[in-house]
Amino acid sequence: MRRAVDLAARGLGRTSPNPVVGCVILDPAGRTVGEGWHKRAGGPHAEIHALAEAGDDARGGTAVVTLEPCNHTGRTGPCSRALVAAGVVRVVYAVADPNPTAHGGADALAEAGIDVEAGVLAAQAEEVNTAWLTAVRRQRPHVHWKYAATLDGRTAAADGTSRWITSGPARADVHRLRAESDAVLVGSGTARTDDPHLAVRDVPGAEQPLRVVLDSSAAAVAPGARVLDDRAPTLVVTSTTADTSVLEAAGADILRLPAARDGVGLDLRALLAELHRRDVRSVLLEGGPTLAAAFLAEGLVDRITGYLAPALLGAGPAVLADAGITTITQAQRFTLTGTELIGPDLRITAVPRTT
Ligand code: AOF
Ligand code: ZN
Repeated sequence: MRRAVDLAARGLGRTSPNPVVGCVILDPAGRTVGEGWHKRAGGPHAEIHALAEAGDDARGGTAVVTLEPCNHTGRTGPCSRALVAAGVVRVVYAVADPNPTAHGGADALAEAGIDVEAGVLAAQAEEVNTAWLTAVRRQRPHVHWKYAATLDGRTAAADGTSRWITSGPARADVHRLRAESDAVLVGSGTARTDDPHLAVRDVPGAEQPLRVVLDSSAAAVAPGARVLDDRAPTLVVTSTTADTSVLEAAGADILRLPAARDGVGLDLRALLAELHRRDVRSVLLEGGPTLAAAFLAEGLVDRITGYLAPALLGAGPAVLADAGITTITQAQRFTLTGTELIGPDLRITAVPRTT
């Protein structure tokens, strides 16, 4: 299963709106005779690639899959049936398929007399597929908040300068995160002060994510902004009343949303619902502090990656703006899932605490 999870990871950033899935076929003696992973939405599922490689050697053997085999005829046929036809006698999978149209493979396999075992290395298989699993379970994209800050949690100096807080390796790592995301999201403050490009650079074979700018007054994105170039598609999200004539003339795709319930900013749940409708399963939230606070206050942050540079500023904007928390018992608590040195910087990953 460890190998199957590694195979699944090869699909990251390329399979959306479908999951990443890996599969290993073992012959009756336990030797690996086939490997496969899902390469792109609409293409063969991981099991089909692995069975094709195994050929007749699958007979009497075991299939190890990171996700419960599907049981539906969608863009391809049911993997449950393909596994039965190949003569596999045992299927081991990690995570149940939450997709109502595809699930049921485990039951179908058991009914065909196959020995089925679930839950093997479930945590690792959840981790590699977390964006898709979250999106299907919650019916909205997975939201991954990324920030870069000094050791004292500041994203810019008092005069607004921020280039570059973290090192080249940390910035390259951000491009990997972008490449694994369906959309990259920034707010109007970041759009105005940083004029970010938000496209993926230097990641071989990467697909460009949709660039999304939240700009309620449609005033932060100038017609010549780098985010409007033709490297990747861009969506400017604004209010129902903003004047977008200049942006439209510059070729921007516009989405209008109602205001948030508290009247400050736009309705983020409506935004995520619309992105989900457009097949966006994962969003990388890249800034700035106000937008991050709005997502956090709504309980809409599913994962955090922070890059901490060994530098101190003592003044300047904090990485997170006021999220409505006034006393320590209201602190939003997270569980650390990783710490790693990336060049001279520290990368910290965390997910919301569940208990
Ligand atoms: C995949 N790849 O390796 C497996 C999947 O869009 P379709 O018709 O190909 O079906 C996609 C569904 O099939 C997907 O949402 C998931 O529930 C199931 N399994 N999908 O794309 C795979 N094993
Ligand atoms: Zn399938």
